[in-house]
Amino acid sequence: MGVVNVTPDSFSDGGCYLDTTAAIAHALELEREGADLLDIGGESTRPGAAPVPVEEELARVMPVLRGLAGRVRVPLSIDTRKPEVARAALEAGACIVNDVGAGAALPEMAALVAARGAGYVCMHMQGTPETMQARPHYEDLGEEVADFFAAHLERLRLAGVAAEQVVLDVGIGFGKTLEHNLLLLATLESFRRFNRPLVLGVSRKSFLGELLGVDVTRRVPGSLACAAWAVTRGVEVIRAHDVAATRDVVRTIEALMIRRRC
Ligand code: HH2
Repeated sequence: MGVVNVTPDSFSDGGCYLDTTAAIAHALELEREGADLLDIGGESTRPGAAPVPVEEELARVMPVLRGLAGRVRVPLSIDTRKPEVARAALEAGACIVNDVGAGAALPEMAALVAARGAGYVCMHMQGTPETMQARPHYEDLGEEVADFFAAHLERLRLAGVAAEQVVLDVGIGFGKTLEHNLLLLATLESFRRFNRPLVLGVSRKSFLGELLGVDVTRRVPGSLACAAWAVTRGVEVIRAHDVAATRDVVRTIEALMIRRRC
């Protein structure tokens, strides 16, 4: 899943693709590099990010989605917390809602996803982007994330969303300390119990900076290490900024895993 951030303030590439032409060119380049789907977002959800008004978010992502629809072979997903943005994006040709609001707007999001037969990324977050890193706390991290998935899968089912439409994401960095992130990565396999594909977003994230003592420009090796690890744990979708490198890592690990099973 290649990341296209149409934002001025994303933590790793803010301002690089705010211009529609630059964002479309970047998306096309990520497809050439081997992305199997493209995730278009118009609001940063980095810790402490201020919410973006719906009109502004629409103004950022819609020209990009319209420019890409029919021009790319891969599916488009919309990275948003807002049902209004998800609706407009689906109408413009996106087919997956990457709900980075962690279900805060679930009734509307679920109704929309059910009506359109769209895909839905069910991502865990504790708190909101404004507050999530203030003091993340869990009694039992693994069980609390699993309970979140179970509850949301049930709410989605009741709203008419088939299980096959849903993929799960533990939400690395969304209301988690370094230790929480590492524990979730170490136990990714436990979330296979829901029989749904898993998505993982670790790319260039700050926990790697904390772990390795490096700034955002030096987080690719750590991101690739996590991607390789995640593939061995059965994660199907890796959300990445550095698509060419991630693709090479994923393909190599897959080639080895297939032979190990023979
Ligand atoms: N992480 C980010 C945004 N969207 N979606 C899913 N499903 N999983 C993630 O881990 C995830 C996500 C944050 O990364 P990025 O888009 O690069 O930064 P920003 O929120 O600052 O735009």
